[in-house]
Amino acid sequence: MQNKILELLKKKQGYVSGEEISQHLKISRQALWKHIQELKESGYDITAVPHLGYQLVSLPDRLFAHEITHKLCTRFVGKNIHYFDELSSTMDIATQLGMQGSPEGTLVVAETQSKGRGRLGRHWISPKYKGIYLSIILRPKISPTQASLITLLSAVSICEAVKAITGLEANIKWPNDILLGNKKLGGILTELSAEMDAVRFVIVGIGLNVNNSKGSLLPAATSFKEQRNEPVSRLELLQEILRRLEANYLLLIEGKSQVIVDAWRRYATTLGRRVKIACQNRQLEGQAIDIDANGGLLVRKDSGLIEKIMSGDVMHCR
Ligand code: BT5
Repeated sequence: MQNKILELLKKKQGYVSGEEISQHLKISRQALWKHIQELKESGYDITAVPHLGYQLVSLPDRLFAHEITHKLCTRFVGKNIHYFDELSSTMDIATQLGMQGSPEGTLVVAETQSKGRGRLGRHWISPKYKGIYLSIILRPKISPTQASLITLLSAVSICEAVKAITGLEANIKWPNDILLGNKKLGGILTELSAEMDAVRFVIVGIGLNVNNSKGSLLPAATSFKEQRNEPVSRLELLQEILRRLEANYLLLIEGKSQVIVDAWRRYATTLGRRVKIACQNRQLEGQAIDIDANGGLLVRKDSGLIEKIMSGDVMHCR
């Protein structure tokens, strides 16, 4: 009911009389008043003026499911949303939902995570109401060797959304870092549930620093707030990421992964640079020359030999 009341208030923009809302939704004036009080308690700024009615002044800075779906206009990404004020990790819940058969595009979003994680079990710092922490279930018909393409298309989608919403140029550091300048704005974690040669489902986890103040960030990290000195709407950014992610994912499943790889190259800061890579208990140094069709990084070592790396931690040397 509260969502319906919000829909009406959003549609009208000015004042809507209590009588009109009550009649439209077939509820008593008293019930309406109670719902309005509850909305106010959730952070909606709603003014009530005798003889005029109710007006929605501003939304709370929350990633409520009904706010995400409002004007989202996607086909499947974000159609089914699980919202949490606090959670251990969106990855854990999304994996459980994936195993229980939740549909493709299911979104798990949290305002904070106590056990947010990066690759190899590293911690992801997730301060409350400051960032975006989400996981999406995808069910692509690809082989496990192509799973890196999901990380690639997610990175491209984030850069596109950042540009559209903030005008800023984010970059990608292979394989999963989103940078603003030389600092880490966000990261992507892609986890697979796979059989021998088929993917059952993929969970894409995205963590982005949005309105974190400068002092609260790791030295190598940044946020939009730090860069622009003003807050960015987490909701609008999240919605745009979902739209772009769906569009790029559709390219992948239509067999047009080349378009994604080309877009990735445009945002990549790793290519053409000298890199040091820590991968599987060894170090490797050389020139990052390209990525291959499955998202592997091609590195030309000083010996001239070209190696393909599928995962690792990259340090840009110069
Ligand atoms: C990543 O791992 O960059 C992937 C992070 C994915 C986080 C999302 S949040 C929603 C979803 N649910 C989860 O539980 N996880 C995903 P990696 O490349 O391993 O980088 C991890 C490293 O980034 C850490 O060891 C820190 O050095 C650094 N780090 C941690 N929190 C950070 C933050 N908020 N901003 C920038 N850097 C951070």
